[in-house]
Amino acid sequence: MSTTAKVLAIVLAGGEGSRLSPLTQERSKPSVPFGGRYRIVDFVLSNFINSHVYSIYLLVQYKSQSLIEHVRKGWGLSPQITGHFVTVVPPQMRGGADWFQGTSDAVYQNLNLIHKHRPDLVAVFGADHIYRMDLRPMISFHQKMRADVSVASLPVPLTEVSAFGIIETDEKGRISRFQEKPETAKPMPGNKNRAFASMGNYLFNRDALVDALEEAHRRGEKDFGKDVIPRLLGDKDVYAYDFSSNQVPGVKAYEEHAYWRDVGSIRAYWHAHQDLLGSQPRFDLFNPFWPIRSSHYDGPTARIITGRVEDSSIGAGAIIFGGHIKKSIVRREVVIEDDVELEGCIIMDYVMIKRGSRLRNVIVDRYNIIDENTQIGFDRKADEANYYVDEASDLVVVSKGRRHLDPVY
Ligand code: ADQ
Ligand code: ADP
Repeated sequence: MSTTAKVLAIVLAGGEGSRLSPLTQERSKPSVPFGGRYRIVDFVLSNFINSHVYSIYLLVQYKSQSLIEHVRKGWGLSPQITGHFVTVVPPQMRGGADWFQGTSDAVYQNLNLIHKHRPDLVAVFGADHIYRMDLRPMISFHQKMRADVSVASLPVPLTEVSAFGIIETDEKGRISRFQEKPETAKPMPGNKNRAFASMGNYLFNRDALVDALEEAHRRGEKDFGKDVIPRLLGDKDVYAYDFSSNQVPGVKAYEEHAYWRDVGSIRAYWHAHQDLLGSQPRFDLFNPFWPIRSSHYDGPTARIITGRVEDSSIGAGAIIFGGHIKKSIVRREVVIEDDVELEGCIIMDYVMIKRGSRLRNVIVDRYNIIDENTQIGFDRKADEANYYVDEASDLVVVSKGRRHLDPVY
């Protein structure tokens, strides 16, 4: 097989994301806004496009309206070029009365797409992560090892193994053991604090995938991590592709090497936002050599009338009338009135914060109005009575509001 292998991408974008609630109360996890202008799904889609993989199916399920709208607005590829598409695929109950029962079942129910395209390789990737990855070195590795399946992998702290598929390999990288979300795990060779974990991104030879999914269906198995990958180890060549060797162009020396975050919890989501800030961010979104694309926006740039903005990112169309904004991400068309203080906040699109309000370590979801002189993030009891408080991090979340977008200013 040559490096010009035909690759079909299947993005698993149906996840419920219950641990990110209430941000996922009305939308799936891949559709949760991220950074000053993105949705989480934009990272995996940008990685494919930047790696010259242009045939992409996005399998959606839970609360998919928001994601469908976002893809329609931002991800229409050239319709004139055959094979260039990002197509949303909802459950169609092709295999029976049920919608997707799990990740491998989602792909099984869409085997017709694989038969139609006849790719050499199928890249089955999750949609839940913040990272940059060039798929091409993974394809070269897969071909060099003559693998049937390659699993993108990286070291994670031993304290977090219960959130991941944990991998053991031989010295060439062939996987000898795969345990989905074990309670504990042995450290990896050469690092006593970490174990090698699956990123939930898989590259399959087409026939290996088709055979594995048909077998899983016969056995009533539904999930890549729990069922398909562990079962394949016996009779197929399943390799771990070491993500820490993956280099995309334009990454600065000060950035964290091979940055990758599962933003599955409120705490992880907030920390990943802090990683975007500072004069030398851990993850610098400015990289013209590996752009993260998103939906278009026709509005103007942000306007700052007066006040102080420190180490923050301000989205397009925002108006800041005054106050003090520190270590915060403020998204599109946010209106901030005089005397507002924000610290460690994520303010999503179309929010208005009225004068005199103070918010500390708060995530405000879209379409909210924060009334004059509101204080959030200072009094746990009051916050619990009015908003969602995340136990693990003490962060406060103001759930999506119902503000109507009448032009106010
Ligand atoms: P999790 O992320 O916990 O573990 P899962 O919840 O199944 O696995 O989500 C994987 C991806 O599939 C996500 O992008 C999600 O949105 C999507 N998804 C989930 N259910 C779906 C469905 N029914 N239809 C369509 N899409 C669906 C996985 C692996 C672990 C690995 C971690 C890395 O199982 O082995 O370590 O990812 O984060
Ligand atoms: P999400 O917040 O995940 O994008 P939306 O409900 O905003 O979910 O997405 C669906 C569409 O509904 C969007 O195109 C958005 O413009 C529109 N929408 C939702 N709520 C409002 C609102 N309060 N005012 C105006 N438009 C809205």
